[in-house]
Amino acid sequence: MTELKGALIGCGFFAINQMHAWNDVDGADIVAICDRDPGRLKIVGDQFGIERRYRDAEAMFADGGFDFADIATTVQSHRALVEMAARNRVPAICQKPFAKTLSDAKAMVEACRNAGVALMVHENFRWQTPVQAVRKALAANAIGKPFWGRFSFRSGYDVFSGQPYLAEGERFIIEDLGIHTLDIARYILGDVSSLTARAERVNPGIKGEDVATILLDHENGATSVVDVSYATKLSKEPFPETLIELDGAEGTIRLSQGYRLEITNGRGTTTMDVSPRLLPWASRPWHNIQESVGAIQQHWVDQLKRGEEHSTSGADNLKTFALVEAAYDSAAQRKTVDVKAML
Ligand code: NAD
Ligand code: 89Y
Repeated sequence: MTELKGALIGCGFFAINQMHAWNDVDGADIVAICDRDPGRLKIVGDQFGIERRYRDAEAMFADGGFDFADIATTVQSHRALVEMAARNRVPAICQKPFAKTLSDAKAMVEACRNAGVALMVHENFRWQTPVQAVRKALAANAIGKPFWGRFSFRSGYDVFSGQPYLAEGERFIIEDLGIHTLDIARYILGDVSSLTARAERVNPGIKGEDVATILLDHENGATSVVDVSYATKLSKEPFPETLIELDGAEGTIRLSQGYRLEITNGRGTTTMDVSPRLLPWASRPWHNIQESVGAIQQHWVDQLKRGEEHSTSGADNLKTFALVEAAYDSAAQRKTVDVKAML
Protein backbone atom coordinates (compact mmCIF):
# COMPACT_ATOMS: atom_id res chain seq x y z
CA MET A 1 0.00 0.00 0.00
CA THR A 2 1.30 3.54 -0.82
CA GLU A 3 2.45 5.19 2.38
CA LEU A 4 0.90 8.54 3.19
CA LYS A 5 3.22 10.89 5.03
CA GLY A 6 1.85 12.61 8.13
CA ALA A 7 2.98 15.45 10.40
CA LEU A 8 1.92 15.51 14.05
CA ILE A 9 1.40 18.84 15.86
CA GLY A 10 1.35 18.68 19.66
CA CYS A 11 3.58 16.12 21.39
CA GLY A 12 1.85 16.03 24.79
CA PHE A 13 0.16 13.45 27.02
CA PHE A 14 -2.25 11.96 24.48
CA ALA A 15 -0.02 12.25 21.39
CA ILE A 16 2.03 9.29 22.67
CA ASN A 17 -1.00 7.06 22.01
CA GLN A 18 -1.44 8.55 18.55
CA MET A 19 2.25 7.99 17.70
CA HIS A 20 2.09 4.33 18.83
CA ALA A 21 -1.10 3.89 16.80
CA TRP A 22 0.50 5.45 13.68
CA ASN A 23 3.20 2.76 13.94
CA ASP A 24 0.43 0.14 13.71
CA VAL A 25 -1.65 1.78 10.97
CA ASP A 26 -1.34 0.37 7.44
CA GLY A 27 -0.60 2.97 4.79
CA ALA A 28 0.74 5.94 6.75
CA ASP A 29 3.89 7.08 8.54
CA ILE A 30 4.66 10.16 10.60
CA VAL A 31 7.62 12.01 9.03
CA ALA A 32 7.64 15.27 11.00
CA ILE A 33 6.57 16.47 14.45
CA CYS A 34 5.97 19.88 15.96
CA ASP A 35 5.64 21.19 19.51
CA ARG A 36 6.39 24.65 20.82
CA ASP A 37 7.83 22.98 23.94
CA PRO A 38 11.37 21.72 23.09
CA GLY A 39 11.26 19.19 25.94
CA ARG A 40 8.17 17.45 24.53
CA LEU A 41 9.63 17.60 21.02
CA LYS A 42 12.74 15.76 22.19
CA ILE A 43 10.86 13.13 24.20
CA VAL A 44 8.53 12.20 21.32
CA GLY A 45 11.16 12.63 18.59
CA ASP A 46 13.62 10.35 20.40
CA GLN A 47 11.01 7.76 21.45
CA PHE A 48 9.61 7.38 17.93
CA GLY A 49 12.77 8.12 15.90
CA ILE A 50 11.46 11.21 14.07
CA GLU A 51 14.25 13.41 12.72
CA ARG A 52 12.23 16.33 11.35
CA ARG A 53 11.29 18.41 14.41
CA TYR A 54 9.74 21.88 14.52
CA ARG A 55 8.80 24.33 17.25
CA ASP A 56 6.68 26.37 14.86
CA ALA A 57 3.85 24.85 12.81
CA GLU A 58 4.08 27.59 10.11
CA ALA A 59 7.72 26.59 9.49
CA MET A 60 6.75 22.93 9.21
CA PHE A 61 3.99 23.67 6.68
CA ALA A 62 6.41 25.92 4.73
CA ASP A 63 8.88 23.01 4.43
CA GLY A 64 6.01 20.66 3.47
CA GLY A 65 6.70 17.09 2.35
CA PHE A 66 3.66 15.54 4.07
CA ASP A 67 0.15 14.50 2.96
CA PHE A 68 -1.79 15.22 6.16
CA ALA A 69 -1.53 16.92 9.54
CA ASP A 70 -2.57 15.30 12.83
CA ILE A 71 -3.39 18.08 15.31
CA ALA A 72 -3.03 16.78 18.89
CA THR A 73 -2.82 20.09 20.75
CA THR A 74 -5.39 21.32 23.29
CA VAL A 75 -8.44 23.27 22.10
CA GLN A 76 -6.99 26.80 22.27
CA SER A 77 -4.90 26.27 19.12
CA HIS A 78 -7.32 24.08 17.10
CA ARG A 79 -8.89 26.80 14.95
CA ALA A 80 -5.57 28.46 14.02
CA LEU A 81 -3.93 25.11 13.17
CA VAL A 82 -6.86 23.73 11.15
CA GLU A 83 -7.03 26.97 9.18
CA MET A 84 -3.25 26.80 8.65
CA ALA A 85 -3.64 23.29 7.24
CA ALA A 86 -6.45 24.51 4.95
CA ARG A 87 -4.33 27.45 3.68
CA ASN A 88 -1.58 24.97 2.84
CA ARG A 89 -4.08 22.58 1.16
CA VAL A 90 -3.22 19.81 3.64
CA PRO A 91 -5.97 17.43 4.92
CA ALA A 92 -6.19 17.48 8.72
CA ILE A 93 -7.26 15.48 11.74
CA CYS A 94 -8.14 17.62 14.76
CA GLN A 95 -8.41 16.33 18.34
CA LYS A 96 -11.59 16.87 20.34
CA PRO A 97 -12.94 19.21 21.59
CA PHE A 98 -13.03 20.42 18.00
CA ALA A 99 -13.18 24.11 18.91
CA LYS A 100 -13.86 26.60 21.67
CA THR A 101 -17.25 27.61 20.22
CA LEU A 102 -19.68 26.30 17.62
CA SER A 103 -19.08 29.35 15.44
CA ASP A 104 -15.31 28.59 15.42
CA ALA A 105 -16.10 24.96 14.53
CA LYS A 106 -18.33 26.07 11.64
CA ALA A 107 -15.56 28.38 10.35
CA MET A 108 -13.04 25.50 10.49
CA VAL A 109 -15.34 23.21 8.48
CA GLU A 110 -15.90 26.01 5.97
CA ALA A 111 -12.15 26.70 5.61
CA CYS A 112 -11.41 23.04 4.80
CA ARG A 113 -14.41 22.77 2.47
CA ASN A 114 -13.28 25.88 0.54
CA ALA A 115 -9.73 24.51 0.33
CA GLY A 116 -11.04 21.14 -0.89
CA VAL A 117 -9.26 19.19 1.87
CA ALA A 118 -10.60 16.48 4.19
CA LEU A 119 -11.11 17.30 7.86
CA MET A 120 -11.76 14.64 10.53
CA VAL A 121 -12.25 15.18 14.24
CA HIS A 122 -10.40 12.65 16.40
CA GLU A 123 -13.67 11.56 18.05
CA ASN A 124 -12.48 8.06 18.84
CA PHE A 125 -14.95 6.80 21.47
CA ARG A 126 -17.46 5.61 18.83
CA TRP A 127 -14.64 3.38 17.54
CA GLN A 128 -14.31 1.50 20.82
CA THR A 129 -14.88 -2.24 20.43
CA PRO A 130 -17.83 -2.40 22.91
CA VAL A 131 -19.56 0.59 21.29
CA GLN A 132 -19.12 -0.96 17.85
CA ALA A 133 -20.65 -4.19 19.21
CA VAL A 134 -23.75 -2.32 20.44
CA ARG A 135 -24.16 -0.56 17.10
CA LYS A 136 -23.79 -3.88 15.25
CA ALA A 137 -26.46 -5.55 17.38
CA LEU A 138 -28.86 -2.67 16.75
CA ALA A 139 -28.13 -2.72 13.01
CA ALA A 140 -28.84 -6.48 13.00
CA ASN A 141 -32.32 -5.62 14.38
CA ALA A 142 -31.65 -7.56 17.62
CA ILE A 143 -34.15 -5.47 19.62
CA GLY A 144 -36.39 -3.89 16.96
CA LYS A 145 -36.87 -0.11 16.91
CA PRO A 146 -35.15 1.46 19.92
CA PHE A 147 -37.33 3.90 21.90
CA TRP A 148 -35.10 4.65 24.91
CA GLY A 149 -31.41 4.74 25.79
CA ARG A 150 -28.94 5.58 28.52
CA PHE A 151 -25.28 6.39 27.90
CA SER A 152 -23.47 6.55 31.20
CA PHE A 153 -19.90 7.38 32.25
CA ARG A 154 -19.54 7.62 36.04
CA SER A 155 -16.08 7.50 37.58
CA GLY A 156 -13.83 8.71 40.37
CA TYR A 157 -10.61 8.23 38.35
CA ASP A 158 -7.93 10.90 38.78
CA VAL A 159 -7.70 12.37 35.28
CA PHE A 160 -6.07 15.56 36.60
CA SER A 161 -2.63 14.04 37.24
CA GLY A 162 -2.11 13.26 33.52
CA GLN A 163 -4.08 16.24 32.23
CA PRO A 164 -3.70 19.06 34.81
CA TYR A 165 -5.40 21.61 32.50
CA LEU A 166 -8.70 19.76 33.06
CA ALA A 167 -8.84 21.15 36.61
CA GLU A 168 -8.23 24.71 35.45
CA GLY A 169 -10.86 25.44 32.78
CA GLU A 170 -14.21 27.15 33.42
CA ARG A 171 -15.71 24.15 31.60
CA PHE A 172 -14.78 20.56 32.36
CA ILE A 173 -16.73 17.34 32.03
CA ILE A 174 -19.25 18.15 29.29
CA GLU A 175 -16.57 19.63 27.02
CA ASP A 176 -13.87 17.06 27.81
CA LEU A 177 -15.63 13.71 28.34
CA GLY A 178 -19.35 14.29 27.86
CA ILE A 179 -18.54 15.27 24.29
CA HIS A 180 -17.62 11.61 23.65
CA THR A 181 -20.73 10.29 25.43
CA LEU A 182 -22.96 12.66 23.45
CA ASP A 183 -21.27 11.51 20.25
CA ILE A 184 -21.93 7.86 21.16
CA ALA A 185 -25.61 8.71 21.81
CA ARG A 186 -25.81 10.28 18.32
CA TYR A 187 -23.94 7.36 16.76
CA ILE A 188 -26.30 4.80 18.31
CA LEU A 189 -29.69 6.56 18.35
CA GLY A 190 -29.24 9.22 15.64
CA ASP A 191 -29.26 13.00 15.53
CA VAL A 192 -30.82 15.09 18.26
CA SER A 193 -33.53 17.73 17.92
CA SER A 194 -33.60 19.17 21.46
CA LEU A 195 -31.88 18.77 24.81
CA THR A 196 -32.27 19.61 28.51
CA ALA A 197 -29.28 19.53 30.88
CA ARG A 198 -28.25 19.98 34.49
CA ALA A 199 -24.62 20.34 35.62
CA GLU A 200 -22.77 20.86 38.87
CA ARG A 201 -19.33 20.86 40.43
CA VAL A 202 -18.79 18.42 43.32
CA ASN A 203 -14.98 18.42 43.58
CA PRO A 204 -13.96 21.70 45.27
CA GLY A 205 -10.42 21.41 43.89
CA ILE A 206 -11.37 22.11 40.28
CA LYS A 207 -12.94 25.05 38.46
CA GLY A 208 -15.47 23.52 36.06
CA GLU A 209 -18.44 21.16 36.38
CA ASP A 210 -17.68 17.50 37.05
CA VAL A 211 -21.23 16.09 36.93
CA ALA A 212 -23.85 16.45 34.19
CA THR A 213 -27.20 14.86 33.34
CA ILE A 214 -28.54 15.47 29.84
CA LEU A 215 -31.92 14.47 28.38
CA LEU A 216 -31.89 14.09 24.58
CA ASP A 217 -34.83 14.05 22.15
CA HIS A 218 -33.65 12.15 19.07
CA GLU A 219 -35.06 12.98 15.64
CA ASN A 220 -36.37 9.40 15.27
CA GLY A 221 -38.56 9.83 18.37
CA ALA A 222 -36.29 7.98 20.83
CA THR A 223 -35.43 9.56 24.19
CA SER A 224 -32.08 9.09 25.87
CA VAL A 225 -30.17 10.13 28.96
CA VAL A 226 -26.46 10.96 28.88
CA ASP A 227 -25.06 11.05 32.42
CA VAL A 228 -21.42 11.75 33.16
CA SER A 229 -19.51 12.20 36.40
CA TYR A 230 -15.93 12.35 37.66
CA ALA A 231 -17.21 12.62 41.25
CA THR A 232 -18.51 9.06 41.57
CA LYS A 233 -16.53 6.77 43.88
CA LEU A 234 -17.42 3.13 43.31
CA SER A 235 -16.09 -0.10 44.82
CA LYS A 236 -14.84 -1.14 41.36
CA GLU A 237 -13.60 1.83 39.30
CA PRO A 238 -15.09 1.64 35.78
CA PHE A 239 -12.82 4.20 34.01
CA PRO A 240 -12.95 4.56 31.03
CA GLU A 241 -16.01 2.45 30.27
CA THR A 242 -19.18 3.92 28.76
CA LEU A 243 -22.15 1.85 29.92
CA ILE A 244 -25.12 1.61 27.57
CA GLU A 245 -28.76 0.60 28.04
CA LEU A 246 -31.14 0.41 25.10
CA ASP A 247 -34.80 -0.59 25.15
CA GLY A 248 -36.38 -1.53 21.81
CA ALA A 249 -39.83 -2.69 20.75
CA GLU A 250 -38.61 -6.29 20.67
CA GLY A 251 -35.88 -6.48 23.28
CA THR A 252 -33.10 -4.84 25.25
CA ILE A 253 -29.34 -4.33 25.05
CA ARG A 254 -27.20 -3.81 28.15
CA LEU A 255 -23.48 -3.01 27.97
CA SER A 256 -22.39 -3.30 31.56
CA GLN A 257 -19.19 -2.86 33.54
CA GLY A 258 -16.46 -5.34 32.60
CA TYR A 259 -17.32 -5.07 28.88
CA ARG A 260 -20.28 -7.46 29.17
CA LEU A 261 -22.89 -7.22 26.44
CA GLU A 262 -26.30 -8.75 27.09
CA ILE A 263 -29.01 -8.92 24.44
CA THR A 264 -32.51 -10.05 25.34
CA ASN A 265 -35.25 -10.63 22.78
CA GLY A 266 -37.89 -13.16 21.79
CA ARG A 267 -35.17 -15.79 21.28
CA GLY A 268 -33.89 -15.46 24.87
CA THR A 269 -30.77 -13.81 26.29
CA THR A 270 -27.24 -13.93 24.91
CA THR A 271 -24.21 -12.64 26.79
CA MET A 272 -20.93 -11.72 25.14
CA ASP A 273 -17.53 -10.51 26.27
CA VAL A 274 -16.79 -7.42 24.14
CA SER A 275 -13.52 -6.47 25.82
CA PRO A 276 -11.07 -4.38 23.81
CA ARG A 277 -7.70 -5.89 22.91
CA LEU A 278 -4.71 -5.02 25.07
CA LEU A 279 -2.30 -3.83 22.37
CA PRO A 280 1.43 -4.42 23.06
CA TRP A 281 2.05 -0.71 23.76
CA ALA A 282 -1.18 -0.16 25.71
CA SER A 283 -1.81 -0.18 29.44
CA ARG A 284 -4.90 -0.83 31.55
CA PRO A 285 -7.32 0.83 32.12
CA TRP A 286 -6.60 3.05 29.07
CA HIS A 287 -6.46 0.13 26.61
CA ASN A 288 -10.09 0.63 25.51
CA ILE A 289 -9.35 4.21 24.47
CA GLN A 290 -5.93 3.28 23.05
CA GLU A 291 -7.37 0.57 20.79
CA SER A 292 -9.94 3.06 19.44
CA VAL A 293 -7.16 5.53 18.56
CA GLY A 294 -5.70 2.94 16.19
CA ALA A 295 -9.14 2.24 14.71
CA ILE A 296 -9.93 5.88 13.96
CA GLN A 297 -6.48 6.57 12.51
CA GLN A 298 -6.78 3.52 10.21
CA HIS A 299 -10.21 4.83 9.15
CA TRP A 300 -8.63 8.23 8.36
CA VAL A 301 -6.10 6.63 6.02
CA ASP A 302 -8.59 4.27 4.35
CA GLN A 303 -11.18 6.99 3.64
CA LEU A 304 -8.53 9.49 2.51
CA LYS A 305 -7.27 6.97 -0.03
CA ARG A 306 -10.83 6.24 -1.21
CA GLY A 307 -11.68 9.96 -1.33
CA GLU A 308 -14.72 9.31 0.88
CA GLU A 309 -16.10 11.18 3.88
CA HIS A 310 -14.98 10.18 7.38
CA SER A 311 -17.41 8.92 10.02
CA THR A 312 -16.44 11.83 12.29
CA SER A 313 -15.79 14.45 9.59
CA GLY A 314 -15.74 18.09 10.66
CA ALA A 315 -19.27 18.45 9.27
CA ASP A 316 -20.51 15.44 11.26
CA ASN A 317 -18.84 16.69 14.41
CA LEU A 318 -20.68 20.02 14.27
CA LYS A 319 -23.76 18.02 15.30
CA THR A 320 -21.93 16.61 18.34
CA PHE A 321 -20.31 19.93 19.22
CA ALA A 322 -23.72 21.65 19.09
CA LEU A 323 -24.86 19.26 21.85
CA VAL A 324 -21.98 20.43 24.04
CA GLU A 325 -22.87 24.08 23.58
CA ALA A 326 -26.57 23.33 24.02
CA ALA A 327 -25.88 21.42 27.26
CA TYR A 328 -23.97 24.36 28.80
CA ASP A 329 -26.68 26.78 27.68
CA SER A 330 -29.49 24.55 28.95
CA ALA A 331 -27.83 24.01 32.34
CA ALA A 332 -27.12 27.74 32.79
CA GLN A 333 -30.59 28.91 31.74
CA ARG A 334 -32.50 25.87 33.03
CA LYS A 335 -34.32 25.62 29.71
CA THR A 336 -34.74 23.16 26.84
CA VAL A 337 -32.58 24.04 23.82
CA ASP A 338 -33.58 23.56 20.17
CA VAL A 339 -30.44 21.90 18.78
CA LYS A 340 -31.51 21.87 15.14
CA ALA A 341 -31.83 25.67 15.19
CA MET A 342 -28.13 25.92 16.12
CA LEU A 343 -26.89 24.12 13.01
P1 NAD B 1 -1.05 18.31 26.51
O1 NAD B 1 -1.13 19.68 27.09
O2 NAD B 1 -0.38 17.24 27.29
O3 NAD B 1 -0.32 18.36 25.09
C1 NAD B 1 -0.54 19.36 24.15
C2 NAD B 1 0.79 19.69 23.50
O4 NAD B 1 0.55 20.61 22.44
C3 NAD B 1 1.77 20.38 24.45
O5 NAD B 1 3.00 19.67 24.44
C4 NAD B 1 1.92 21.79 23.91
O6 NAD B 1 3.21 22.34 24.07
C5 NAD B 1 1.59 21.59 22.44
N1 NAD B 1 1.05 22.77 21.75
C6 NAD B 1 -0.01 23.54 22.13
N2 NAD B 1 -0.24 24.49 21.21
C7 NAD B 1 0.68 24.33 20.23
C8 NAD B 1 0.95 25.00 19.01
N3 NAD B 1 0.22 26.05 18.61
N4 NAD B 1 1.97 24.56 18.24
C9 NAD B 1 2.73 23.51 18.64
N5 NAD B 1 2.53 22.84 19.79
C10 NAD B 1 1.51 23.24 20.58
O7 NAD B 1 -2.54 17.90 26.14
P2 NAD B 1 -3.13 16.42 25.95
O8 NAD B 1 -3.62 15.93 27.26
O9 NAD B 1 -2.17 15.61 25.16
O10 NAD B 1 -4.43 16.75 25.10
C11 NAD B 1 -4.36 17.12 23.76
C12 NAD B 1 -5.75 17.03 23.16
O11 NAD B 1 -6.13 15.66 23.17
C13 NAD B 1 -6.82 17.77 23.96
O12 NAD B 1 -7.67 18.46 23.07
C14 NAD B 1 -7.57 16.67 24.70
O13 NAD B 1 -8.94 16.96 24.93
C15 NAD B 1 -7.42 15.53 23.74
N6 NAD B 1 -7.53 14.20 24.35
C16 NAD B 1 -8.26 13.30 23.66
C17 NAD B 1 -8.46 12.04 24.16
C18 NAD B 1 -9.27 11.07 23.36
O14 NAD B 1 -9.55 9.97 23.78
N7 NAD B 1 -9.67 11.45 22.16
C19 NAD B 1 -7.90 11.68 25.40
C20 NAD B 1 -7.12 12.63 26.07
C21 NAD B 1 -6.94 13.89 25.53
O1 89Y C 1 -9.57 14.04 27.88
C1 89Y C 1 -10.44 12.95 28.06
C2 89Y C 1 -10.77 12.13 26.90
O2 89Y C 1 -10.94 12.56 25.79
O3 89Y C 1 -10.93 10.82 27.28
C3 89Y C 1 -10.71 10.67 28.67
C4 89Y C 1 -9.94 11.92 29.06
O4 89Y C 1 -8.57 11.65 28.91
C5 89Y C 1 -10.18 12.38 30.49
O5 89Y C 1 -11.51 12.72 30.67
